[in-house]
Amino acid sequence: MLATPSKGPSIVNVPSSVATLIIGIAITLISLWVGQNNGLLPTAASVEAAQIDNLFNAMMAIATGLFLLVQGALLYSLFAFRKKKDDDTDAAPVHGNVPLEIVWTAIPSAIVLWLAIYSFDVYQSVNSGGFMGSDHMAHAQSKIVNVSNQTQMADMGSGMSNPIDNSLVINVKGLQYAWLFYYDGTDIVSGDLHVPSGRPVELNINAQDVIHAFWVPEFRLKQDAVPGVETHLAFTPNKPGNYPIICAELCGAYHGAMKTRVIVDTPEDYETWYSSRVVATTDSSSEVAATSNADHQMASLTPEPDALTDLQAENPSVDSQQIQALLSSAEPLTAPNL
Ligand SMILES: [Cu+2]
Repeated sequence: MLATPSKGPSIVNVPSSVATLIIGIAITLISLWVGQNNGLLPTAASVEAAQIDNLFNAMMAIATGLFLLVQGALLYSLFAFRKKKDDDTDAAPVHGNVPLEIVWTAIPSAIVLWLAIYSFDVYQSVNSGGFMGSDHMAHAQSKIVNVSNQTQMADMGSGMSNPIDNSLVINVKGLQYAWLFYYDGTDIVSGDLHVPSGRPVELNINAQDVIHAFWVPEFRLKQDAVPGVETHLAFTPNKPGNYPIICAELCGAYHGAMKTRVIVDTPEDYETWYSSRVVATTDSSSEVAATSNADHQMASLTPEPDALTDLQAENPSVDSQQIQALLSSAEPLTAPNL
């Protein structure tokens, strides 16, 4: 009854006709077009973003091709092999097809292998723009030891050597529910991240309470902020503008409100901002710079009741005092943010 064994390509009609060729070319062209024109990613504002986007677009093209192939075959089969009226006979017994199975195993394997190599290459390339790689890992290890041996934040204000010449080092602290940015080697503390366009930036990321995640979609970068462990990000912003910084790790009831901005300035604007902050810091040095302990530092700041309103209104001059007001105010956040 089931005596007919697989006969290979004769059972499944392996594509050879002109129509199949045209469909194949059409699917390929559509896939390539969708890969380049999907419009799913936001503005690219860092040097590293281009490589991530190329990888994403390649995956998008492959996914589109597979989608069209599988769904197209499904739709075609629904109509082409529809049961004829009054046809109650059994379908032909099909037992497999070794060449076909080899092909549909080998092609996805090759695609997955290529994607794995390509994405690892991008990962290494993006991180080597900063200070990852083996040297960085050693650096990170030593920092972890440092952090465990000392008071976590006491170390953050001290001048650290820059792994890259000319890079701007900023120590980032995530806490429920805000980000604070400590400019290395200065007393500047900010609730917004100001960086100059075209200059490499290195972030040393830490968390005060629970795990957060520092995410800037426009930079295509995300990194966990873990209490007691310093993590790192390196990037070179290259497009002036304001971009959101989002906490990407569910960190508590007001996680959804844990947002701030990165402001990519032109080098001139950055110098202006930097100078103004240096002056401001010097003016209030008795209050802010008296201690290197960030917790004491924050406790000494005076809350302002309308700070959250300012934050929500995207006031460009949100600073650490306002952030502190946000943190110390009893009911600063409203439900719509959740
Ligand atoms: Cu968070």
